[in-house]
Amino acid sequence: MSKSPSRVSNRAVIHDQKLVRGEGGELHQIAEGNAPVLTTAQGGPIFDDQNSLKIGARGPTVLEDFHFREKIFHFDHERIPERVVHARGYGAHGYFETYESLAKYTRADIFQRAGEKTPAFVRFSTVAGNKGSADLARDVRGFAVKLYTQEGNWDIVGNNIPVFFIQDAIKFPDLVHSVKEEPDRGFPQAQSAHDNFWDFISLTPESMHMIMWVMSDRAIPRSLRFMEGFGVHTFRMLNAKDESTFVKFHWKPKLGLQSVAWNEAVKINGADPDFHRRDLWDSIKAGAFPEWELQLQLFDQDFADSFDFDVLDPTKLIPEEVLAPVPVGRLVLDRMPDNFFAETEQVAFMTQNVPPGIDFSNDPLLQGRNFSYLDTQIKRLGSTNFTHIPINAPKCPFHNFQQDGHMAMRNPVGRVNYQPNSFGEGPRESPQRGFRSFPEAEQGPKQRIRAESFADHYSQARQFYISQTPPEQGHIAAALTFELSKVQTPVIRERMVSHLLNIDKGLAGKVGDGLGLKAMPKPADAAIATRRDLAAAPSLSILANGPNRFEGRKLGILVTDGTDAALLKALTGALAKAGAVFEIIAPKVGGAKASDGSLIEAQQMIGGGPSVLYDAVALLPSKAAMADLVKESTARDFVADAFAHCKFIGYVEAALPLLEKAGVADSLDDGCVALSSAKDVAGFLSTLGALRLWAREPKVKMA
Ligand code: HDD
Repeated sequence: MSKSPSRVSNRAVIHDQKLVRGEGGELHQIAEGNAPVLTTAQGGPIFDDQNSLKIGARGPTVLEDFHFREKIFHFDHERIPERVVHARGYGAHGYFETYESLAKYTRADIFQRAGEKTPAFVRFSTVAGNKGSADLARDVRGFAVKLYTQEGNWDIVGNNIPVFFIQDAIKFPDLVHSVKEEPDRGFPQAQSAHDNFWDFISLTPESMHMIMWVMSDRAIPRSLRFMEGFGVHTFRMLNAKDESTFVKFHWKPKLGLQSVAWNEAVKINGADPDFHRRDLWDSIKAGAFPEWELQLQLFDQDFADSFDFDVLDPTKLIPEEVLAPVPVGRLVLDRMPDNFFAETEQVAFMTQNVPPGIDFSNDPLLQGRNFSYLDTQIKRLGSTNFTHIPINAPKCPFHNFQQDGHMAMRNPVGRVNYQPNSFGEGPRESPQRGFRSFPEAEQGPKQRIRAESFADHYSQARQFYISQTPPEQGHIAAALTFELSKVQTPVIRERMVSHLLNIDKGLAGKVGDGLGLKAMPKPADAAIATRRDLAAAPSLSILANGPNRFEGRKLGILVTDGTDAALLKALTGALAKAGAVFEIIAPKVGGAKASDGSLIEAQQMIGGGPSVLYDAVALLPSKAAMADLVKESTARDFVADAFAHCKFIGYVEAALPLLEKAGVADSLDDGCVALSSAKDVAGFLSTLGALRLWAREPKVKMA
């Protein structure tokens, strides 16, 4: 036999570990201090985790190596099926705080006591893409909230858009098939810009209102923290006397709404596919806890009957101008999960999880969802016992006679596992506290039918469009043009334009022109003609409701050796005061030497921190560094993109050659703020509150 080889020869050097010689003179690497001994899943201590068991140094691995087999077996089974929709998501823990008692409307325990805090877990998601897809897809965002109330878990499984594509759950598989990868080719990933999606949509007029939202900036949010959330459906609240009030749920972000430009989204996906996750992680870890206010639209049957649309139709909304939402509490996210898989991946949301005092309406989409969500958890989590996983378990006392099954963790003790029983053991139902449904009287023939009251597909689509500011309207037209330009079948493009004619002629004209249609099609046949008298509802616009402050936003500061130390200090100090954050971008990630000789620590090198990652930028290079900087294409892109994406740009005079190289020196506008000295910082900060200079857009983009 050859000389015994050293077991450490193939190991990386790990400085906090040390080598000790075993009884036979062989070397072992062991952790210093009190590190626990590595064991198998059965608890057996492990001798060597770097080398499989072999016959001789260069011989075959033996089947007897139970440690190797167990390790690889477990690894092979690490993945569970991803969610069929909303696969890519990111969650956080927090709490919901009730403002005032809502006993008048509901007996739900969570709404009885002012100031009460209820633990919460929220998962945000995109819908179409796979688990590993990029965050900035043009897509609806899921906004699923689990409230661990004292009377059971309540899941509000909503989106960041208050309406939906379809009116009946039976169409959901078709909708989802159409938007996902085309089945023969397996692409495109996380994109609606392809034939199948637009074919389905153009043949489904009920989707037109939702399409207006999905083509708007709502579908490319800047941050999960800057999005609204909606329960979408009309639900019911029931008070102690079983009196019903209809309710719609709205989550309003305290930091206001904000989206990015489409060209920016495309570039963010390359620069940082985890942009939204990183943003939420960084904010919560830094103690800047995002917050949403829960607002309710509450109404009765008479009010519902006053509309010519149906409140059971999930493609419709009640504008806030018609029915003001009432603030009832706030949701704060203040803790990231300890383990992504255990919590964010395994959390199971289900629309049917409602506590006593909350009830469903007959919305046919909601009724179908109430089946789908339980069913899907068995597939994903593999056992009826998925409520035994801590993230899904209620945090209130709970008792039942459910038992056994795969991976049962909560096993009853004692003899009696049924009721009624003669032994006085075990839980019993409670007519007082238990969930009671609203005793709605129903009758009619059994039939597959859509109510006439669901037939108007264009009026609210139009209302949404006319409620947008001109830049937002431009973004909708550009988004439709982009998406349909990826559709290879001309008849589908034309069919979409024929629907747009029923929404707004100007919009249809812009899209038709953008697509290069030779002639405009005829408007699509409509069961009900578009109502043109619905007033614009400014509450539906993002830009009309801007936060007017830079709080929670991020400035990218480009520095070089020789950057003015006083100016930098004034700027970063002012940002901290405004509740904003910054990142330093330098030619080298090792940092730069400021004018006073101090080291400016950098978080990014220029190529790693393109301006698309920031809400606004400041260019603080020194004159001496300019000769090299203007040669650097990533520095030129940094400036050119910031300008093209209508961002505010603060700059020192020394940066002018870079602005020139980026092709923007002749176009400097109100969004470009000269920073001659620390005195200019306050003005720059207040300018940043507008978030973008959309007035620049016509100059940087073809109409
Ligand atoms: Fe759904 C997941 C939101 C219609 C079937 N849905 C899912 C998630 C959100 C929504 C946020 C992710 C939850 C999480 O983070 O785990 N879905 C909606 C909204 C809808 C909607 C707002 C319309 C108003 N969904 C809908 C219909 C069906 C489904 C009509 C089926 C008939 N949805 C599912 C599902 C998913 C899901 C297949 C996939 C993973 C999961 O449930 O847990 O059951």
